[in-house]
Amino acid sequence: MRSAFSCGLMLCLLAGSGHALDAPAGPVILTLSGSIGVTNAEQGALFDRTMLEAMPQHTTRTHTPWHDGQVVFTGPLVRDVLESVEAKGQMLRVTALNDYSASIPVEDFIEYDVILAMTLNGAPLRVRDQGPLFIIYPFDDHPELQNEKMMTRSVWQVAHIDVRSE
Ligand SMILES: Nc1nc2c(c(=O)[nH]1)N[C@H]1C(S)=C(S)[C@@H](COP(=O)(O)O)O[C@H]1N2
Ligand SMILES: [Mo]
Repeated sequence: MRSAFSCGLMLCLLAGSGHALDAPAGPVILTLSGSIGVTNAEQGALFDRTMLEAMPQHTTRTHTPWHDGQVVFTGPLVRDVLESVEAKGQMLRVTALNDYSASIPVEDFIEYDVILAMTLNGAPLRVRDQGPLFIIYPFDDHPELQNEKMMTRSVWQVAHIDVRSE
């Protein structure tokens, strides 16, 4: 009885103090740093492909300036990724493999179902297809997103997200 109770209490404390994040087993494709409450390495929270695939996958059907016709993307919602590391800031600095970077208000990810796309028309996004991770806004569902400002926030080849207070 006593050990069952203390085990229950420990689970409770773990739940209260945050999610645990396993260390990545495969190649790291995403690093989160900055204002986050959950880490699995000195650099911050590291994710391999399998870890991102284990999160609920969202489907976005949309046109984009970079593809012909309507295309289908899947991947985790950015807000779920942020929640999984207990992100606390207001702004993200998103950096790509080519060192392009953009500042994006966290509000975007609360207001819209923005995904970190991992597949395009059912196939994994390769680096040559602007993968492995591409920030995709639901442009077709929200005409107000179809502007240059949101295009600059549509970072492809995402590698690193730094969570900041501003
Ligand atoms: N990784 C990466 N993402 C990026 C960019 C970039 O250079 N590298 N350019 C951004 C900008 S400024 C715009 S307007 C859009 C469209 O870029 P394009 O006109 O080169 O297609 O993609 C955004 N995402
Ligand atoms: Mo741009």
